[in-house]
Amino acid sequence: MVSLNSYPSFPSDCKSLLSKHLTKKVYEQLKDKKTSSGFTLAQAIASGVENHDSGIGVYAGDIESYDTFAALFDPIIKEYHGFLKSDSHVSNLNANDLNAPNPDSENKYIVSTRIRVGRNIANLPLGPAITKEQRDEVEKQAASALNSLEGNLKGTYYPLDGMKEDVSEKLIEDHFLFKAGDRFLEAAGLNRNWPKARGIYHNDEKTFLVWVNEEDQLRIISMQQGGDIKEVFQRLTSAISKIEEKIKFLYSDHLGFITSCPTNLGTAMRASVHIKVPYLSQDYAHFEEITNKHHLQIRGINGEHSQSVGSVYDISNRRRLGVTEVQCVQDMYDGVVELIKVEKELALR
Ligand code: ADP
Ligand code: DAR
Repeated sequence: MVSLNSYPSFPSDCKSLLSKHLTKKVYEQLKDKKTSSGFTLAQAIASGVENHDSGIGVYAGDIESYDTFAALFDPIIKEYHGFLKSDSHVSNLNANDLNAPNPDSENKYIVSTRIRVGRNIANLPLGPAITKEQRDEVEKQAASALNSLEGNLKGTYYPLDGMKEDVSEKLIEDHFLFKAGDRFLEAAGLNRNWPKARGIYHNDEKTFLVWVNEEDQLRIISMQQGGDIKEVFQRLTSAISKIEEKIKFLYSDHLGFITSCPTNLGTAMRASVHIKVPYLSQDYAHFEEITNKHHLQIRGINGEHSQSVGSVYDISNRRRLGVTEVQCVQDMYDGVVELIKVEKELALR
């Protein structure tokens, strides 16, 4: 059990939003508070207290955490998302509103496209505070809803518990499956009872996948080779509406879809391409100038905290809260169009 007997100290080079916004005043105000699922400030900040290289450093244990610990979460949400207590989130999952003809029909630049959302089940705690029995219930509800999918979404649910290591390693290598939880998730209590009640659903073509009980209770993922971003989004939105016929998700008018990490609140969407930019990546300042202009994030190709390989980068929307799902994908699309344009120009020099 995470305990906190005194105000935590952070090294002077710690840049986490936790270290910036957990003032002594906020600590004294929150240190003895608990949510109705018993979730404490100590648990909410454990990841950032143990991992000083965190960017954020906090995780919510339930929807109530965002109210109970508002004195800490609100300034973090304001700084990360530019979103105020008085703001309301609006969702738009209508793929017809996306203007995105394939920007790389000759498949010269975009290796693959992936769009994911995080979802958590209503009336249950989030991963950091969930009990083993509740997590088992999540897996039961998710597997039942997923195994009822038909048509191009039809597939099979594979529990991680009992999965042969070579099978899981191959799924991870193919970018289909999550790695065993990292140290940030470990410290947040998200890896408890691993690999119990964790698993992956995928359709036969492996273009539609759902991770169960990783950082969020569901990560609903549409992905395919190449750059037909609109087709990936259309598959995702139709799958979400099918799953919502069976499962009610945690949502609030203020924060949108509720997630354990505040960076994913709102749309809980990350729309990414793996894109080859050998010329542009040699001028990283120019590369970042374009991604910043379109509110995009640059990641390596093996997930968060990984490196680029062979001039291939993971480019995705940074905004998630206070923008709609269509805008998240439009941000990524518009940025990718400019990245390809500049890469072409540099290749001709
Ligand atoms: P998330 O996107 O779920 O927040 P990560 O950034 O860790 O988490 O990515 C999860 C997995 O998805 C990693 O294996 C990563 O390589 C893979 N991935 C992300 N974007 C793409 C993409 N556009 N094409 C192929 N694989 C991708
Ligand atoms: N390691 C945490 C994660 C922040 C955002 N990424 C998520 N939620 N996967 C940090 O505070 O850096």
